Amino acid sequence: MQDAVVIIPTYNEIENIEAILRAVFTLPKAFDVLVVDDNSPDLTAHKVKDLQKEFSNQLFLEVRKEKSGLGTAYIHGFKWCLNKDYQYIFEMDADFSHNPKDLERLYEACKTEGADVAIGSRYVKGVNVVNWPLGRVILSYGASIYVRLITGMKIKDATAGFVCYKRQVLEQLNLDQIKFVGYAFQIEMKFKAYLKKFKIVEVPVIFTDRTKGESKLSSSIISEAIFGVITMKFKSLFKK
Ligand SMILES: Nc1nc2c(ncn2[C@@H]2O[C@H](COP(=O)(O)OP(=O)(O)OP(=O)(O)O)[C@@H](O)[C@H]2O)c(=O)[nH]1
Ligand SMILES: [Mg+2]
Repeated sequence: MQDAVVIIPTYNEIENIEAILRAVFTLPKAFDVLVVDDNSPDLTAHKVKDLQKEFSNQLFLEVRKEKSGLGTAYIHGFKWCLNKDYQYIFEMDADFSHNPKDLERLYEACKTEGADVAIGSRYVKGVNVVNWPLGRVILSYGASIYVRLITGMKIKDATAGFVCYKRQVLEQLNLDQIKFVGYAFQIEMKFKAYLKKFKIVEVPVIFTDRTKGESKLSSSIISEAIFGVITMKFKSLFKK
């Protein structure tokens, strides 16, 4: 078992899953991987099972009954990881939007540079997004400004889904109280870590739009974020 594990949630990622797993397993630093699949109709989980023969002690799989959202997939994954001895627990997409080579920089930020949470951030300096249509860039960048204004967090990329958490952070957040499922889940995790005064560091990364498979972004995910952020801030004011 390694000290670090990467959780990859998947829904219909048959075109990406093998390549992303191989990309992680060929990094100089060894990472374990946990795939949390929601019974993808394209049989992503079958592919993972095949690959488990090759990567038997490094690759783990949890299959849930049906598509239940990214947020709950991560909560499921976090709990699984906390039951083991992992010290560094990562979030990463399956679609190569996050470059697996950046995992090591996030790891170093937590392991040697004192971060409790390291975020692979698109907006540290300008906007480092490749191939996203303008509408998507505006939505995401706009969301990051909106979150900063409402919550007061100094984080530039609050919706980022490329993150390394030190074990203690996940142990101290009440995972059963994390409510949101879409982008808002990412904001909520960072906000709760910020309220607990954990050290959050942004590591600049370049984010590339997926070239294979389909996006799961929906208007309900967007409205959850817009209204959810206000509700979340409001509640935090009364909890002090
Ligand atoms: N287990 C699980 N994984 C999901 C679910 N929704 C999305 N994912 C995975 O979460 C990651 C991010 O989802 P994406 O569809 O790439 O969402 P996005 O990055 O906002 O959208 P695009 O980059 O535009 O495709 C991918 O690995 C998806 O397969 C879900 O309901 N359950
Ligand atoms: Mg994506």
